[in-house]
Amino acid sequence: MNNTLRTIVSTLALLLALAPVAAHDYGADTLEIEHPWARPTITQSVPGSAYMTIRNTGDEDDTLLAVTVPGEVADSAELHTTVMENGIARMRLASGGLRIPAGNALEFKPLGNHIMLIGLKKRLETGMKIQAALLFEHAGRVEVEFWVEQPADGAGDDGHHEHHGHL
Ligand SMILES: [Cu+2]
Repeated sequence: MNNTLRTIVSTLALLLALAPVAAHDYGADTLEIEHPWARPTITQSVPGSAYMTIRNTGDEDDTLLAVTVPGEVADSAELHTTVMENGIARMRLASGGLRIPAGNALEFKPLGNHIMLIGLKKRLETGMKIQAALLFEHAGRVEVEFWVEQPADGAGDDGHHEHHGHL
């Protein structure tokens, strides 16, 4: 290896080492879709749950109508919200979709809005990537990839939660 090449290689290695922890975003129309991810599951017999943040930088509301995932991942995907009833968190199917107000954001997160993956074909393991499509009223169909990973804050990843639900 000559010196120039050696310098290039070591520079590349340095750049790679300095790269921030990966995040991945998608844009469509006036929407910004930030880091779609899903929680690992301990078995395939529990539903999966997936999250992301969708920002609307436009001046017109949009609505997330549906999410689809390949049949080899799960039977179906549903949009769920979580409501508190007498101090107990319960999830509800968002049958009319979820609105993303103009200039605002729709956030999916544990114990809040989530995408429920029903009928998993195999358990969700850290490192898996799930191809999915989001269907918006105005922005149309947007392809994204959900990355299976532990929650960023490390909370609730002891597997205990998943015996009871996937909220
Ligand atoms: Cu749910």
